[in-house]
Amino acid sequence: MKKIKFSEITPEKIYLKRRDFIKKLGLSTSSLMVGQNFLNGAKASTQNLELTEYRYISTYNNYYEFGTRKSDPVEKSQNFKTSPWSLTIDGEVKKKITLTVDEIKNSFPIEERIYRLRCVEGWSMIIPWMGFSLSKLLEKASPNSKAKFVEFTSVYDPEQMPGQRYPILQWPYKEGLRIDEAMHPLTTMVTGLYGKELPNQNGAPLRLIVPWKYGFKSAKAIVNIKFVERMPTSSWMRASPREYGFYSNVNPRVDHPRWSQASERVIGSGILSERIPTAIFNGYGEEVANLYSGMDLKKNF
Ligand SMILES: Nc1nc2c(c(=O)[nH]1)N[C@H]1C(S)=C(S)[C@@H](COP(=O)(O)O)O[C@H]1N2
Ligand SMILES: [Mo]
Repeated sequence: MKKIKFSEITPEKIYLKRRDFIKKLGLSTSSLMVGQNFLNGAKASTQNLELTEYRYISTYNNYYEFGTRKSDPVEKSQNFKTSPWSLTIDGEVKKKITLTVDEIKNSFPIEERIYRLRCVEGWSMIIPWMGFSLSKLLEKASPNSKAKFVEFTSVYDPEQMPGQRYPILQWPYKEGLRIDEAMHPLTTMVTGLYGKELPNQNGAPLRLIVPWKYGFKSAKAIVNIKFVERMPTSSWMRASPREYGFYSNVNPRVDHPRWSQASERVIGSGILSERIPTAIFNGYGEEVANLYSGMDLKKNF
């Protein structure tokens, strides 16, 4: 049992002060990040390492269970009940397990991890998430030898989630990873951001972050993780297989059929939001490119 100590987290005010300080010195914020518990993540993207302000992270969201406008999640999720909540890990496992959020939070040290989130729509934010490697949790269920993929299922609750009353996507929201992607240390189970509880609109109480893939791979409000033998069909693949493949690695050389993926708009960077070139694997190539050696990433988009 290890609980996060107050001294281990940095309140937003201090972040913002440090950021102003760094700005004044004309330094890159990467120098401020390396002291934190973060896994090299942001270093690979050398451009624009400034943290996105909390007000943008918590008001400009994609969470179709609450509606398709960017403002819907913050406006419609405030009364969403995130407790009691439990997560079941089952399928091809030796030991099916169900844990409450508190059990999960008390089982693993919660670290700060600063990762860029790149939405397939062409915008990005740099977010100080709080969480731990998903692998730690998956190991508890000990997958058997048939397990090749992992399927994530978000909560289904149309009474509380107005978007689920419409067939925008097939509900509940489902996503998937290959088992080695799921076990990669960068793949993070998120419980908070900016040292605070995770806001409902960002996927409380438990959401995934897969830093090298487009944002939609990172399911919110997860209730089930299933080890499976066959590649799962995600909600986005089902909705539009031509546009959304299983892998969905951030790749500036593979355009979305309706728009280029070569660059991204950095949310919150001035009135016009600066555009920067998008990096392969969202800047995390050093850590993850080896997962795809020998694969044609244009075919396996
Ligand atoms: N359950 C669920 N998870 C989801 C989504 C969603 O609509 N429902 N949207 C995805 C998309 S498209 C993105 S870009 C990110 C946005 O995360 P954020 O709002 O925390 O920035 O969440 C992803 N996870
Ligand atoms: Mo997205």
